[in-house]
Amino acid sequence: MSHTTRRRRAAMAAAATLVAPLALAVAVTGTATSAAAHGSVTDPPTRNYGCWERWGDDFQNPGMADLDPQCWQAWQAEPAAMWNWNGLYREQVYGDHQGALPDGQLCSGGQAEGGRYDALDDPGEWYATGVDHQFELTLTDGANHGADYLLIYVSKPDFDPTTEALGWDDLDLVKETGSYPTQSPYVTDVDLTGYEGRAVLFTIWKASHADQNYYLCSDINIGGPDLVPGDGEVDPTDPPVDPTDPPVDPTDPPVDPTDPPVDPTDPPVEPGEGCSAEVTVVGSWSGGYQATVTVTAGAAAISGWQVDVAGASIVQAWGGSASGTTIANAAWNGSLAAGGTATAGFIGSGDPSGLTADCTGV
Ligand SMILES: [Cu+2]
Repeated sequence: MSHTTRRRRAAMAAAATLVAPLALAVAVTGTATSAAAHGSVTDPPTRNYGCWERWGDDFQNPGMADLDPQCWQAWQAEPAAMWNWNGLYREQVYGDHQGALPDGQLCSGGQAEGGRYDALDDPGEWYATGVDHQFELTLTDGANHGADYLLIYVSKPDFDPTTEALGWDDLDLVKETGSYPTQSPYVTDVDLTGYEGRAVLFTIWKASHADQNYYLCSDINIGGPDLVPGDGEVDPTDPPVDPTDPPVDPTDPPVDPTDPPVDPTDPPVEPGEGCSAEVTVVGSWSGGYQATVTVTAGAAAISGWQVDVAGASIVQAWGGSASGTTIANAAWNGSLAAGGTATAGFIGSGDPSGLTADCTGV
């Protein structure tokens, strides 16, 4: 990756530090609200939950391509697979999991939800969480559906997740649990004695409220440490990626050296013009959608902004912190020159029609 980009990120980080004291009061009120719907195996993390956990607040960091290439390809294919990490399920399966999921499509739930999770089937060097031979699996369910059962499989010793997509023949069933009451998390012990090294842990969660079945792939390293993609191959001269760095904003206008100098006879900029905002739905699915909020400063610079998206039920936000229907700037994108823009995004639940955005500058 380009060193120019890294330097630019460093410069932006420094700039963000300068505006931080003002913006911090807004930022610490909380990042994205936690997801309310459905769930996933959070320990050892599933492919998409792990990507969201490692990169969700730094998703525009181009370093992801080097440091976590499988997450990178998944982000490129469909960002909502990560933002909506808790929605990988199928309905009307009638207990026939093998009939519902063709070989090679187990990690996407048989290309569930219109293919939103297809990138999770991709073989490759997924980040693998180190586990002992005996460990506890945790499934976190924001909706408290309960469970009729969990079925837990591990891939056979001759299966290589870096080159093969998972099929039913690749799996050994190692655990079938009883039911769980409607109180998350659902935790069970797993015994993988006799297995060693990189493997896929495949969990089926049969939710209790409906014929709703979750198919969840977690990459693990049995009896070893976390397997970090490109282990030992990352250029040692690369600066480490700071997960607290602000993401690069691709909408930043480049500086145009041919810009005319400001005419001193121009009328002074009107103070207090505030900002305007637009909300654009970039994708939707049954029960939810992803939207982008674009903020444009008015005739004066602003040092922070807050957008009320009337009608939105915000599940997760990025590029800003959400509270109720309001998204406030993040620490790094609050300060805008006159006419400058910033973007934030969010996942909403329900129907996106009729959303409006109203901006207040600070
Ligand atoms: Cu649900």
